Amino acid sequence: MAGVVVVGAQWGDEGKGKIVDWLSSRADTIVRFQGGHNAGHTLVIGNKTFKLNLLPSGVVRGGKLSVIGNGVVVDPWQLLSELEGMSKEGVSLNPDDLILADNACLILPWHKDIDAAREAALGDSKIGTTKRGIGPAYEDRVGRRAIRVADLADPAALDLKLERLLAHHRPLRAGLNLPEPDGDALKAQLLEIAPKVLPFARPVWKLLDEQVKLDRRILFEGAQGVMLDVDHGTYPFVTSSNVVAGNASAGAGVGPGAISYVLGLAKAYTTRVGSGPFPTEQDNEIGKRLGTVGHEFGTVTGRARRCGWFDSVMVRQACATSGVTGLALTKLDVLDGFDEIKVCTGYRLNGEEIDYFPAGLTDQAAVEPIYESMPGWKDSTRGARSWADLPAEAVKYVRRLEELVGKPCALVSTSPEREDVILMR
Ligand code: 2SA
Ligand code: MG
Repeated sequence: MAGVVVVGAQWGDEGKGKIVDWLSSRADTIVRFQGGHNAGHTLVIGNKTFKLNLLPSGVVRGGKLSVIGNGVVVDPWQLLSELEGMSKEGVSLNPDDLILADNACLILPWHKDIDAAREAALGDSKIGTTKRGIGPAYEDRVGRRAIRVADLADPAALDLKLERLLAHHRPLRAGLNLPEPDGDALKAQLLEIAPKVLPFARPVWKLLDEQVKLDRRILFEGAQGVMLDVDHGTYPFVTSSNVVAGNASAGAGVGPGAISYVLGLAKAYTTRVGSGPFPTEQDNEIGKRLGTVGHEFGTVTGRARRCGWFDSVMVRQACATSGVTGLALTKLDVLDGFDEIKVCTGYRLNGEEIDYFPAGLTDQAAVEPIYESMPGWKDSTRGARSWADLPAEAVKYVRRLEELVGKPCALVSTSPEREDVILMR
Protein backbone atom coordinates (compact mmCIF):
# COMPACT_ATOMS: atom_id res chain seq x y z
CA MET A 1 0.00 0.00 0.00
CA ALA A 2 1.39 3.37 -0.96
CA GLY A 3 -1.64 5.63 -1.05
CA VAL A 4 -5.04 4.20 -0.11
CA VAL A 5 -8.27 6.19 -0.19
CA VAL A 6 -11.25 5.10 1.89
CA VAL A 7 -14.63 6.43 0.79
CA GLY A 8 -18.18 5.69 1.79
CA ALA A 9 -20.04 4.19 -1.20
CA GLN A 10 -23.53 5.12 0.04
CA TRP A 11 -24.80 8.19 1.95
CA GLY A 12 -22.28 8.18 4.77
CA ASP A 13 -22.13 6.33 8.08
CA GLU A 14 -20.87 3.15 6.45
CA GLY A 15 -18.60 2.52 9.42
CA LYS A 16 -15.55 4.30 8.06
CA GLY A 17 -14.23 5.15 11.50
CA LYS A 18 -13.62 1.55 12.44
CA ILE A 19 -12.14 0.54 9.07
CA VAL A 20 -9.92 3.61 8.88
CA ASP A 21 -8.69 2.93 12.38
CA TRP A 22 -8.04 -0.70 11.48
CA LEU A 23 -6.18 0.31 8.30
CA SER A 24 -4.30 3.09 10.05
CA SER A 25 -2.40 0.48 12.03
CA ARG A 26 -0.77 -0.30 8.68
CA ALA A 27 -0.27 3.33 7.62
CA ASP A 28 2.25 6.03 8.47
CA THR A 29 0.02 9.00 7.75
CA ILE A 30 -3.74 9.53 7.86
CA VAL A 31 -5.18 12.44 5.87
CA ARG A 32 -8.60 14.03 5.74
CA PHE A 33 -9.26 15.78 2.43
CA GLN A 34 -12.87 17.07 2.41
CA GLY A 35 -15.84 17.89 4.58
CA GLY A 36 -15.52 19.27 8.06
CA HIS A 37 -17.00 18.51 11.43
CA ASN A 38 -20.18 17.28 9.73
CA ALA A 39 -18.43 13.92 9.74
CA GLY A 40 -18.95 11.69 12.71
CA HIS A 41 -16.71 8.77 13.40
CA THR A 42 -17.23 6.58 16.41
CA LEU A 43 -14.25 4.48 17.39
CA VAL A 44 -14.54 1.78 20.00
CA ILE A 45 -11.18 0.89 21.44
CA GLY A 46 -11.23 -1.43 24.40
CA ASN A 47 -13.56 0.18 26.92
CA LYS A 48 -13.17 3.66 25.47
CA THR A 49 -15.43 5.23 22.87
CA PHE A 50 -14.05 8.14 20.89
CA LYS A 51 -16.37 10.35 18.87
CA LEU A 52 -14.42 12.32 16.32
CA ASN A 53 -15.79 14.92 13.93
CA LEU A 54 -12.97 16.97 12.50
CA LEU A 55 -9.88 15.07 13.56
CA PRO A 56 -8.64 12.22 11.35
CA SER A 57 -9.41 8.79 12.83
CA GLY A 58 -5.71 8.03 13.08
CA VAL A 59 -5.32 10.29 16.11
CA VAL A 60 -6.38 7.55 18.49
CA ARG A 61 -3.32 5.52 17.52
CA GLY A 62 0.07 6.59 18.74
CA GLY A 63 2.99 7.11 16.39
CA LYS A 64 0.95 8.20 13.39
CA LEU A 65 0.94 11.49 11.59
CA SER A 66 -2.58 12.90 11.25
CA VAL A 67 -3.24 15.50 8.60
CA ILE A 68 -6.13 17.88 7.96
CA GLY A 69 -5.83 18.78 4.27
CA ASN A 70 -6.70 21.97 2.40
CA GLY A 71 -9.96 20.45 1.13
CA VAL A 72 -11.37 20.37 4.65
CA VAL A 73 -13.32 23.35 6.01
CA VAL A 74 -12.03 23.88 9.51
CA ASP A 75 -13.95 25.30 12.43
CA PRO A 76 -11.01 26.32 14.62
CA TRP A 77 -13.06 26.31 17.83
CA GLN A 78 -14.21 22.79 17.07
CA LEU A 79 -10.62 21.78 16.42
CA LEU A 80 -9.55 23.07 19.83
CA SER A 81 -12.46 21.47 21.63
CA GLU A 82 -11.81 18.07 20.01
CA LEU A 83 -8.17 18.32 20.99
CA GLU A 84 -9.25 19.08 24.54
CA GLY A 85 -11.67 16.14 24.52
CA MET A 86 -8.88 13.83 23.36
CA SER A 87 -6.55 15.02 26.05
CA LYS A 88 -9.23 14.28 28.65
CA GLU A 89 -9.20 10.70 27.36
CA GLY A 90 -5.46 10.63 27.87
CA VAL A 91 -4.46 11.28 24.24
CA SER A 92 -2.62 14.56 23.89
CA LEU A 93 -1.78 15.68 20.39
CA ASN A 94 1.02 18.05 19.51
CA PRO A 95 2.27 19.52 16.22
CA ASP A 96 4.40 16.41 15.64
CA ASP A 97 1.26 14.23 15.56
CA LEU A 98 -1.21 16.55 13.87
CA ILE A 99 -0.74 18.88 10.91
CA LEU A 100 -3.29 21.38 9.66
CA ALA A 101 -3.04 22.71 6.08
CA ASP A 102 -2.17 26.40 6.20
CA ASN A 103 -4.30 26.90 3.07
CA ALA A 104 -7.44 25.31 4.50
CA CYS A 105 -10.49 27.58 4.76
CA LEU A 106 -12.17 28.35 8.06
CA ILE A 107 -15.76 27.82 9.12
CA LEU A 108 -16.83 30.95 10.98
CA PRO A 109 -19.70 31.40 13.44
CA TRP A 110 -21.47 33.36 10.68
CA HIS A 111 -21.57 30.28 8.49
CA LYS A 112 -23.40 28.28 11.11
CA ASP A 113 -26.09 30.97 11.46
CA ILE A 114 -26.62 31.05 7.70
CA ASP A 115 -26.79 27.26 7.45
CA ALA A 116 -29.47 27.08 10.15
CA ALA A 117 -31.45 30.10 8.88
CA ARG A 118 -31.54 28.72 5.34
CA GLU A 119 -32.72 25.33 6.47
CA ALA A 120 -35.47 26.95 8.52
CA ALA A 121 -36.51 29.08 5.53
CA LEU A 122 -36.69 26.00 3.25
CA GLY A 123 -39.18 24.33 5.59
CA ASP A 124 -40.29 20.96 4.21
CA SER A 125 -37.89 21.12 1.29
CA LYS A 126 -34.84 21.54 3.54
CA ILE A 127 -31.67 19.59 2.79
CA GLY A 128 -31.38 18.26 6.33
CA THR A 129 -27.87 19.60 6.83
CA THR A 130 -25.89 19.14 10.02
CA LYS A 131 -26.17 22.94 10.52
CA ARG A 132 -22.45 23.16 11.09
CA GLY A 133 -21.88 25.85 8.47
CA ILE A 134 -20.28 23.47 5.95
CA GLY A 135 -22.15 24.73 2.86
CA PRO A 136 -21.76 28.48 3.54
CA ALA A 137 -18.04 27.99 4.33
CA TYR A 138 -17.46 26.23 1.01
CA GLU A 139 -19.40 28.99 -0.74
CA ASP A 140 -16.97 31.58 0.61
CA ARG A 141 -14.09 29.38 -0.47
CA VAL A 142 -15.17 29.23 -4.12
CA GLY A 143 -16.30 32.87 -3.86
CA ARG A 144 -12.64 33.71 -3.09
CA ARG A 145 -13.35 35.53 0.14
CA ALA A 146 -12.71 32.83 2.76
CA ILE A 147 -10.40 33.32 5.71
CA ARG A 148 -7.74 30.64 5.60
CA VAL A 149 -5.65 29.16 8.40
CA ALA A 150 -2.57 31.15 7.37
CA ASP A 151 -4.50 34.41 7.72
CA LEU A 152 -4.62 33.88 11.47
CA ALA A 153 -0.93 34.81 11.56
CA ASP A 154 -1.49 38.00 9.60
CA PRO A 155 -3.75 40.67 11.15
CA ALA A 156 -3.41 42.91 8.08
CA ALA A 157 -4.63 40.11 5.81
CA LEU A 158 -7.46 39.46 8.23
CA ASP A 159 -8.60 43.10 7.89
CA LEU A 160 -8.63 42.81 4.13
CA LYS A 161 -10.45 39.49 4.15
CA LEU A 162 -13.00 40.66 6.69
CA GLU A 163 -13.81 43.69 4.58
CA ARG A 164 -14.51 41.49 1.59
CA LEU A 165 -16.47 39.01 3.69
CA LEU A 166 -18.59 41.75 5.21
CA ALA A 167 -19.51 43.14 1.80
CA HIS A 168 -20.98 39.73 1.02
CA HIS A 169 -22.39 38.74 4.39
CA ARG A 170 -24.12 42.01 5.33
CA PRO A 171 -26.83 41.80 2.64
CA LEU A 172 -26.94 38.01 2.88
CA ARG A 173 -27.67 38.11 6.60
CA ALA A 174 -30.14 40.95 6.25
CA GLY A 175 -32.08 38.82 3.75
CA LEU A 176 -32.20 35.98 6.26
CA ASN A 177 -33.18 38.26 9.16
CA LEU A 178 -29.94 37.53 10.97
CA PRO A 179 -28.20 40.15 13.15
CA GLU A 180 -25.69 42.36 11.37
CA PRO A 181 -22.21 40.79 11.30
CA ASP A 182 -19.59 42.36 13.54
CA GLY A 183 -16.21 42.24 11.83
CA ASP A 184 -14.25 43.64 14.77
CA ALA A 185 -15.69 41.09 17.17
CA LEU A 186 -14.90 38.25 14.77
CA LYS A 187 -11.35 39.51 14.30
CA ALA A 188 -10.84 39.60 18.06
CA GLN A 189 -12.21 36.06 18.39
CA LEU A 190 -9.91 34.81 15.65
CA LEU A 191 -6.82 36.49 17.06
CA GLU A 192 -7.60 35.04 20.45
CA ILE A 193 -7.46 31.43 19.23
CA ALA A 194 -4.72 32.00 16.64
CA PRO A 195 -1.84 31.17 19.02
CA LYS A 196 -3.45 27.79 19.83
CA VAL A 197 -4.22 26.85 16.21
CA LEU A 198 -1.15 28.15 14.38
CA PRO A 199 1.39 25.71 15.87
CA PHE A 200 -0.36 22.94 13.90
CA ALA A 201 -0.39 24.89 10.61
CA ARG A 202 2.04 23.79 7.87
CA PRO A 203 2.15 23.48 4.07
CA VAL A 204 0.60 20.02 3.91
CA TRP A 205 1.30 19.57 0.19
CA LYS A 206 5.02 19.93 0.91
CA LEU A 207 5.02 17.44 3.71
CA LEU A 208 3.02 14.93 1.67
CA ASP A 209 5.31 15.44 -1.31
CA GLU A 210 8.19 14.32 0.89
CA GLN A 211 6.18 11.38 2.18
CA VAL A 212 5.28 10.25 -1.33
CA LYS A 213 8.96 10.41 -2.35
CA LEU A 214 9.86 8.31 0.69
CA ASP A 215 7.15 5.81 -0.30
CA ARG A 216 5.37 6.27 3.04
CA ARG A 217 2.01 4.57 3.46
CA ILE A 218 -0.65 7.26 3.30
CA LEU A 219 -4.28 6.67 4.13
CA PHE A 220 -6.77 9.23 2.81
CA GLU A 221 -9.86 9.21 4.98
CA GLY A 222 -13.05 10.26 3.21
CA ALA A 223 -16.02 11.62 5.16
CA GLN A 224 -19.73 11.31 4.29
CA GLY A 225 -20.45 9.12 1.26
CA VAL A 226 -20.11 9.31 -2.52
CA MET A 227 -23.88 9.71 -3.00
CA LEU A 228 -23.52 12.96 -1.01
CA ASP A 229 -20.87 14.25 -3.46
CA VAL A 230 -21.70 17.75 -4.69
CA ASP A 231 -21.39 16.61 -8.34
CA HIS A 232 -22.00 12.87 -8.34
CA GLY A 233 -24.48 12.56 -5.50
CA THR A 234 -28.23 13.03 -5.23
CA TYR A 235 -27.98 16.79 -5.85
CA PRO A 236 -29.24 19.07 -4.35
CA PHE A 237 -29.55 16.73 -1.35
CA VAL A 238 -25.80 16.50 -0.96
CA THR A 239 -22.99 18.01 1.05
CA SER A 240 -20.94 20.86 -0.41
CA SER A 241 -17.70 19.04 -1.19
CA ASN A 242 -16.50 16.41 -3.63
CA VAL A 243 -16.61 13.17 -1.71
CA VAL A 244 -15.33 10.97 -4.57
CA ALA A 245 -11.90 9.42 -4.14
CA GLY A 246 -10.42 11.69 -6.82
CA ASN A 247 -10.73 14.61 -4.45
CA ALA A 248 -8.17 13.02 -2.13
CA SER A 249 -5.65 14.36 -4.59
CA ALA A 250 -6.91 17.96 -4.80
CA GLY A 251 -8.00 18.11 -1.18
CA ALA A 252 -4.59 17.13 0.16
CA GLY A 253 -2.30 18.51 -2.54
CA VAL A 254 -0.86 15.29 -3.97
CA GLY A 255 -0.96 14.03 -7.54
CA PRO A 256 -3.37 11.25 -8.50
CA GLY A 257 -0.38 8.95 -8.94
CA ALA A 258 0.04 8.93 -5.15
CA ILE A 259 -3.10 6.81 -4.90
CA SER A 260 -2.86 3.12 -5.65
CA TYR A 261 -5.98 1.65 -4.05
CA VAL A 262 -9.51 2.90 -3.39
CA LEU A 263 -11.50 1.09 -0.74
CA GLY A 264 -15.25 1.64 -0.99
CA LEU A 265 -17.22 1.08 2.17
CA ALA A 266 -20.78 -0.10 2.08
CA LYS A 267 -23.19 -1.28 4.73
CA ALA A 268 -24.88 -4.62 4.07
CA TYR A 269 -28.08 -2.53 3.89
CA THR A 270 -28.60 1.20 3.30
CA THR A 271 -29.09 4.25 5.51
CA ARG A 272 -29.46 7.91 4.88
CA VAL A 273 -29.72 10.87 7.23
CA GLY A 274 -31.30 14.08 5.99
CA SER A 275 -33.68 14.58 3.07
CA GLY A 276 -33.45 13.41 -0.52
CA PRO A 277 -34.17 10.38 -2.70
CA PHE A 278 -33.72 6.91 -1.22
CA PRO A 279 -35.28 4.31 -3.55
CA THR A 280 -34.87 1.28 -1.25
CA GLU A 281 -36.05 3.04 1.91
CA GLN A 282 -38.22 0.87 4.16
CA ASP A 283 -40.50 3.24 6.03
CA ASN A 284 -42.00 0.27 7.90
CA GLU A 285 -41.20 -2.47 10.42
CA ILE A 286 -38.22 -3.66 8.35
CA GLY A 287 -36.66 -0.20 8.39
CA LYS A 288 -37.37 0.13 12.12
CA ARG A 289 -35.69 -3.19 12.80
CA LEU A 290 -32.59 -2.24 10.79
CA GLY A 291 -32.42 1.07 12.66
CA THR A 292 -32.82 -0.48 16.09
CA VAL A 293 -30.45 -3.40 15.60
CA GLY A 294 -27.94 -1.23 13.72
CA HIS A 295 -28.13 1.68 16.21
CA GLU A 296 -28.75 4.01 13.31
CA PHE A 297 -28.45 7.43 14.89
CA GLY A 298 -26.12 10.17 13.64
CA THR A 299 -23.03 10.78 15.73
CA VAL A 300 -23.10 14.49 14.95
CA THR A 301 -26.74 15.41 15.40
CA GLY A 302 -28.24 12.29 16.99
CA ARG A 303 -30.84 12.17 14.22
CA ALA A 304 -32.44 8.80 13.47
CA ARG A 305 -31.24 7.51 10.10
CA ARG A 306 -33.64 6.34 7.40
CA CYS A 307 -33.05 2.64 6.67
CA GLY A 308 -33.62 0.29 3.75
CA TRP A 309 -32.32 -2.62 1.68
CA PHE A 310 -28.97 -2.74 -0.07
CA ASP A 311 -29.05 -0.82 -3.35
CA SER A 312 -26.54 -2.31 -5.75
CA VAL A 313 -27.29 0.30 -8.43
CA MET A 314 -26.29 3.12 -6.10
CA VAL A 315 -23.18 1.38 -4.81
CA ARG A 316 -22.12 0.41 -8.34
CA GLN A 317 -22.44 4.03 -9.41
CA ALA A 318 -20.46 5.21 -6.36
CA CYS A 319 -17.75 2.67 -7.16
CA ALA A 320 -17.54 3.92 -10.74
CA THR A 321 -17.29 7.62 -9.90
CA SER A 322 -14.69 6.89 -7.23
CA GLY A 323 -12.71 4.24 -9.10
CA VAL A 324 -13.17 1.79 -6.25
CA THR A 325 -10.70 -1.11 -6.29
CA GLY A 326 -12.30 -3.24 -3.59
CA LEU A 327 -15.26 -3.13 -1.22
CA ALA A 328 -15.45 -3.33 2.53
CA LEU A 329 -18.83 -4.56 3.65
CA THR A 330 -19.89 -3.47 7.13
CA LYS A 331 -22.62 -4.32 9.63
CA LEU A 332 -23.44 -7.69 8.09
CA ASP A 333 -24.53 -8.83 11.58
CA VAL A 334 -27.46 -6.39 11.54
CA LEU A 335 -29.14 -8.68 8.99
CA ASP A 336 -28.89 -11.71 11.30
CA GLY A 337 -32.25 -13.43 11.80
CA PHE A 338 -34.14 -11.95 8.85
CA ASP A 339 -36.17 -14.63 7.03
CA GLU A 340 -35.84 -12.81 3.75
CA ILE A 341 -33.35 -10.20 2.60
CA LYS A 342 -33.96 -8.04 -0.45
CA VAL A 343 -31.41 -6.47 -2.75
CA CYS A 344 -32.11 -3.80 -5.33
CA THR A 345 -30.73 -4.91 -8.70
CA GLY A 346 -32.07 -2.16 -10.98
CA TYR A 347 -34.61 0.64 -11.25
CA ARG A 348 -37.83 1.08 -13.13
CA LEU A 349 -38.42 4.56 -14.52
CA ASN A 350 -41.55 5.39 -16.54
CA GLY A 351 -42.05 1.72 -17.35
CA GLU A 352 -38.47 1.12 -18.45
CA GLU A 353 -35.63 -0.61 -16.69
CA ILE A 354 -32.48 1.43 -16.07
CA ASP A 355 -29.18 0.48 -14.47
CA TYR A 356 -28.11 3.83 -13.03
CA PHE A 357 -29.43 6.63 -10.84
CA PRO A 358 -30.56 9.51 -13.09
CA ALA A 359 -29.47 13.15 -12.60
CA GLY A 360 -32.83 14.87 -12.98
CA LEU A 361 -34.86 15.75 -9.91
CA THR A 362 -38.18 14.38 -11.19
CA ASP A 363 -36.59 11.17 -12.47
CA GLN A 364 -34.76 10.71 -9.16
CA ALA A 365 -38.02 10.91 -7.26
CA ALA A 366 -39.84 8.62 -9.71
CA VAL A 367 -37.33 5.79 -9.76
CA GLU A 368 -38.65 2.49 -8.36
CA PRO A 369 -36.37 -0.29 -7.17
CA ILE A 370 -36.42 -3.76 -8.69
CA TYR A 371 -35.72 -6.32 -5.98
CA GLU A 372 -34.24 -9.75 -5.83
CA SER A 373 -35.09 -11.79 -2.76
CA MET A 374 -32.52 -13.87 -0.89
CA PRO A 375 -32.94 -16.25 2.04
CA GLY A 376 -31.71 -14.92 5.38
CA TRP A 377 -29.71 -16.80 8.01
CA LYS A 378 -30.56 -17.86 11.54
CA ASP A 379 -27.09 -18.03 13.09
CA SER A 380 -25.24 -15.01 14.35
CA THR A 381 -22.51 -13.48 12.23
CA ARG A 382 -21.58 -11.01 14.96
CA GLY A 383 -17.90 -11.02 15.72
CA ALA A 384 -17.07 -13.52 12.95
CA ARG A 385 -13.41 -13.29 12.00
CA SER A 386 -13.18 -15.83 9.22
CA TRP A 387 -15.13 -16.83 6.17
CA ALA A 388 -15.73 -20.24 7.76
CA ASP A 389 -17.53 -18.58 10.70
CA LEU A 390 -20.29 -17.30 8.42
CA PRO A 391 -23.54 -19.18 7.71
CA ALA A 392 -23.76 -20.39 4.10
CA GLU A 393 -26.59 -17.94 3.33
CA ALA A 394 -24.49 -15.02 4.55
CA VAL A 395 -21.62 -16.10 2.29
CA LYS A 396 -24.04 -16.30 -0.63
CA TYR A 397 -25.36 -12.84 0.19
CA VAL A 398 -21.87 -11.32 0.19
CA ARG A 399 -20.99 -13.11 -3.05
CA ARG A 400 -24.18 -11.86 -4.71
CA LEU A 401 -23.44 -8.26 -3.69
CA GLU A 402 -19.95 -8.56 -5.16
CA GLU A 403 -21.46 -9.81 -8.40
CA LEU A 404 -24.09 -7.07 -8.60
CA VAL A 405 -21.70 -4.25 -7.69
CA GLY A 406 -18.96 -5.69 -9.88
CA LYS A 407 -16.23 -5.26 -7.25
CA PRO A 408 -14.53 -7.82 -5.04
CA CYS A 409 -15.10 -7.63 -1.31
CA ALA A 410 -11.73 -7.03 0.35
CA LEU A 411 -13.07 -7.26 3.87
CA VAL A 412 -16.24 -7.77 5.87
CA SER A 413 -16.81 -6.17 9.26
CA THR A 414 -19.01 -8.03 11.73
CA SER A 415 -19.14 -5.78 14.83
CA PRO A 416 -17.96 -2.36 15.99
CA GLU A 417 -14.93 -3.99 17.65
CA ARG A 418 -11.66 -3.21 15.96
CA GLU A 419 -10.57 -6.83 15.46
CA ASP A 420 -13.90 -8.24 14.23
CA VAL A 421 -13.02 -8.24 10.55
CA ILE A 422 -12.95 -10.97 7.92
CA LEU A 423 -10.18 -10.51 5.38
CA MET A 424 -11.34 -11.88 2.07
CA ARG A 425 -8.22 -11.91 -0.03
P1 2SA B 1 -24.02 19.29 5.40
O1 2SA B 1 -24.13 19.56 6.88
O2 2SA B 1 -24.17 20.54 4.59
O3 2SA B 1 -22.83 18.50 5.03
O4 2SA B 1 -25.32 18.39 5.05
C1 2SA B 1 -25.66 18.11 3.71
C2 2SA B 1 -26.13 16.69 3.53
O5 2SA B 1 -25.06 15.79 3.84
C3 2SA B 1 -25.47 14.90 4.85
N1 2SA B 1 -24.38 14.61 5.77
C4 2SA B 1 -24.22 13.42 6.37
N2 2SA B 1 -24.84 12.23 6.18
C5 2SA B 1 -24.46 11.21 7.00
N3 2SA B 1 -23.55 11.33 8.00
C6 2SA B 1 -22.96 12.54 8.20
N4 2SA B 1 -22.29 12.82 9.31
C7 2SA B 1 -22.85 12.52 10.65
C8 2SA B 1 -22.41 11.12 10.97
C9 2SA B 1 -24.39 12.71 10.62
C10 2SA B 1 -25.15 13.05 11.86
O6 2SA B 1 -21.40 10.71 10.40
O7 2SA B 1 -23.00 10.41 11.78
O8 2SA B 1 -24.65 12.97 12.99
O9 2SA B 1 -26.34 13.43 11.72
C11 2SA B 1 -23.22 13.62 7.33
N5 2SA B 1 -22.75 14.87 7.24
C12 2SA B 1 -23.48 15.47 6.27
C13 2SA B 1 -26.57 15.62 5.59
O10 2SA B 1 -27.41 14.74 6.31
C14 2SA B 1 -27.28 16.31 4.45
O11 2SA B 1 -28.12 15.38 3.80
MG1 MG C 1 -20.75 8.86 10.52
